[in-house]
Amino acid sequence: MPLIHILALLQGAATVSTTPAIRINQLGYLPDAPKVAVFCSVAPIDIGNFNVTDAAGKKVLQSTAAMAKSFGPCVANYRLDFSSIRKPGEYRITAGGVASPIVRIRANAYSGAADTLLYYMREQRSGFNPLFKTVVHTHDGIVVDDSARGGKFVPVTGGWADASDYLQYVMTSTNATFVMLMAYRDHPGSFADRFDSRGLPERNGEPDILDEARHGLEWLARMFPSDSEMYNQLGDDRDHTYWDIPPNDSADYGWGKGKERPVYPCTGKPQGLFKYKNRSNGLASTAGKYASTFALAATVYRKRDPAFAAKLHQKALSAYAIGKKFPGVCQGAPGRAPYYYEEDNWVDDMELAAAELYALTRDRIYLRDALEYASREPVTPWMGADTAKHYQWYPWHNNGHYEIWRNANLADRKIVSEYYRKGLAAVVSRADNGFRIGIPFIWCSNNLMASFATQAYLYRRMTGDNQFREYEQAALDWLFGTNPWGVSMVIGLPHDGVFARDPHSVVAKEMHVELTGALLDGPVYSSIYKNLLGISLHEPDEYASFNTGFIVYHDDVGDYSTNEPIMDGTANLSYLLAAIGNPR
Ligand SMILES: [Ca+2]
Ligand SMILES: [Ca+2]
Repeated sequence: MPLIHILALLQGAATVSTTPAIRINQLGYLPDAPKVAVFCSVAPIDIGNFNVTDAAGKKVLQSTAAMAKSFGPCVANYRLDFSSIRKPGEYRITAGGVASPIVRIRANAYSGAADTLLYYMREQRSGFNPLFKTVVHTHDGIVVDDSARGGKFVPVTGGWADASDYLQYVMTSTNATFVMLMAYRDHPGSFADRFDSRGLPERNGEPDILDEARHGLEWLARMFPSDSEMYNQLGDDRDHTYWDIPPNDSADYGWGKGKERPVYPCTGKPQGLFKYKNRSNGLASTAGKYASTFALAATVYRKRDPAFAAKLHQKALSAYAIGKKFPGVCQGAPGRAPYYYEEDNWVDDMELAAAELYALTRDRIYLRDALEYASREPVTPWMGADTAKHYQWYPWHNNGHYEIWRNANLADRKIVSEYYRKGLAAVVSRADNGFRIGIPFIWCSNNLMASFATQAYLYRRMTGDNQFREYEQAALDWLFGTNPWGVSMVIGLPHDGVFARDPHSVVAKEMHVELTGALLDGPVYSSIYKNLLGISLHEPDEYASFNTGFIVYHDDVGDYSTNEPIMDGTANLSYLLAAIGNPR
């Protein structure tokens, strides 16, 4: 038995218990931020007060534990508010006979955190991959599902594997690239230069976030080579037949093991080569994402690389025109299984595209378009809902409202700020539990959590209104450990914290790589977990005592629903971590 298995079994045996726990944000708290730990007990218990001691063991606060509504496994749920402590240092909280892990209060608690995410992005690279130190997926790819062009080879090596499989989507890769560019534009001071453009550990004079964004842009430019060719997806779920690392990927799409992968264009019609079809009915969801990403990149690279910027500027205009001409969605293409990205909204994507084109060109037609699209979907529809289809409303928050706001007059600024407020209020109306969490626990719940926090942050910056501050912090805290399991949902953040040791990843499993910086999918409704195909735990569940409620999380390689790292979710978190990692 490999060492990793023995360790996991020992950990599992040692930690299953019904002892209450105090859950905290393990990465730490900014001195002026709201600071609330959550006491969780799977059995009823009355705890009264809680105490906070400093590093010397001196009591610095005694206060009343605020009883809250039960949540998931936490039958007894208390909020322990220690916001009054602002002095940087290390503390410990005790309540109900148990102690918290070390609580950190630091002005630089998030410094470098956004850069840490990039370790995972580099590991996910197709084309030259710095982990394997070789070029992976060199034969991409052959056009399928297109009567005019089927069978044609198009050179589209590059980009990122979407998750622990090796499929690649324009839908998620554009959003990942966009958010990284936006994070750099707004918070350049949060990013360092330690790696080169190939992702190798040598500085190259460029911030690493731009090295990563450019890796995405180069691939996206190949996936949209001309006005008549807009590609959307590389590979399909036949990828899942083998459990190989990328350099030895055996996937066989009919051209031999490890050979060409299929490239799906946007056709405006339902797609799927086998039994299952998606509901594609247009091009605008993909065209809008290309346009917004290329337009923002053209702005960012205007001085750094004028030729590259000019090329992307032109592609942004072309993609936007295609989106106007072919409204509707271009969804992920299913293969053998019924799971695919079922994006149903496209006006959000065209809004963001129009907002970026206005920023780039100052042509007021784009601003008018942006506001019109925004009015058609003011609130991202999962906000306030119990459930949604897989990636039905994507991106999970609409950066378009903020991008309009940056360049709009006072009246229009009020309109788009109000759109954000409505979405936040809808989530908050469901958040009357001890964790102050109001998102639906569908697949990839961590992405919803990160997006809720990001939207709340943007709203606060846009308006100065702090009414959602507590909930913004609660979502951030959740991602770094203030959740029923006490697990940071980002691998290796912080490195001395509790995080996934057994993610659903062949690279992690076979190569004993930590996958530092990866954001996991996150907890799901137990009803979803029970109904997924081919899912089972490979080892005893070390979090079994906290998996008794309506949501579950498993640190197990077998759980592809809660413990799989995800590329676009990781990139999506970069904005928020950059923003709070470099407080102004
Ligand atoms: Ca660099
Ligand atoms: Ca959309």
